[in-house]
Amino acid sequence: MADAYQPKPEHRFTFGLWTVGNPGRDPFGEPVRPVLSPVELVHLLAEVGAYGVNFHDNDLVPIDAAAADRDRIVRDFKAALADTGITVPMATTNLFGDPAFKDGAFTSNDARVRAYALQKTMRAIDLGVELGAKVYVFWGGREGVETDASKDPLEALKRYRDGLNFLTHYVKDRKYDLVFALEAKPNEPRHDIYLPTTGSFLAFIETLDHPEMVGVNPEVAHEHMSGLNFMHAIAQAWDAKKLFHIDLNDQAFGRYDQDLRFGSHSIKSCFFLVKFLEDVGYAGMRHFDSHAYRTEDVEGVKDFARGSMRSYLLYKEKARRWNEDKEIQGLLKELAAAPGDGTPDVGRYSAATAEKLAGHAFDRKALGARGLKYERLDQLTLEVILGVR
Ligand code: GCO
Ligand code: MN
Ligand code: MN
Repeated sequence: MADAYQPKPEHRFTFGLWTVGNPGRDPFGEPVRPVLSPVELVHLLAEVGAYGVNFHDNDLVPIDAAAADRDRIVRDFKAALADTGITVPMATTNLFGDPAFKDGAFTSNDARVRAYALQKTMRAIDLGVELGAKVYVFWGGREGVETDASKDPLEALKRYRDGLNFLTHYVKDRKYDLVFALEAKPNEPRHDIYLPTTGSFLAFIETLDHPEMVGVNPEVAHEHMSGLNFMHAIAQAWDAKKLFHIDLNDQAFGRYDQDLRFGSHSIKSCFFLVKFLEDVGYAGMRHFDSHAYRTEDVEGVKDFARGSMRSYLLYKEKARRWNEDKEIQGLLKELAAAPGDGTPDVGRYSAATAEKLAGHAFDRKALGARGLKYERLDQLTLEVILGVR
């Protein structure tokens, strides 16, 4: 498949150890694939052409590993990275798997659990930095409730804020070159997870001690689970200069958390997402947070990984065509054209502009009667995506 859609390091495609390493366990069935070691997964990622690998502390070092085991595991992992050229751009903490976190980590009602979550994250940050991570992701999978009788949401927000503040101070004290990226999800595994959307986190970040070192890590599936337009969330994060990382996958609205291969389901949305990222020049990682269907063996996992990257590049090529399509650009130009009928040009406020505007007579009926040609525009878009333009 030597064509224009081959992944290259400059595309910044990354996968988590937990994504290509997902053995296919689900709530109804046992694993269907062998559990590959971190070293094997690094080699698999190199084989398919990825740029980087990300991990939770316990994807690499089991939660109950002895110190000597930890050192051996990290040494072997580093050797695999050096052998393959695979990088570690991002790291994160597993604050959801262990029973200790069944009622949350930073927002737990138990002060001992909150303190343990901080200690675990400090150690995981040290490990991530040791391996080269520049972005640290926080996904609060258990930071929520089944019943609002159990927790005061204001207290939970305060605890969440205190926890993140503690850790930004820790990073600064250690002089690490690291930023935080907060990842929202509305539910699953909790009935309700606090700060359920990217927009919620964007507002929350401004209440932290060091907002400048905290951004977001939006995920396609998570905004779709909320019934939202993912690209709009990304645009808001970009506008706020907070798009520090992105989790790419796919998800049908109204379903359980599917983690589908990127671009495989919501074709039009994924097209506009990639077009947005490429048009604005997003320079961060394109991280695929998803996994292969449960029907697949290890070869199928490679098909899944290759397909994720290839689809991104296909959408990127379609975006280029869309941007260069004369008819599409002509329609957009027409829409943006200045009216040329004496309508005052309202940019920034000035008393003079306001006065001019106050006195202008608008032809309201004509404004409402104008056809906007969005049907044509959308059809042309679809034809670009479907490959007939
Ligand atoms: C999920 C989340 C996780 C996080 C990961 C990194 O739905 O389970 O997307 O995969 O992204 O824990 O923090
Ligand atoms: Mn997810
Ligand atoms: Mn994710």
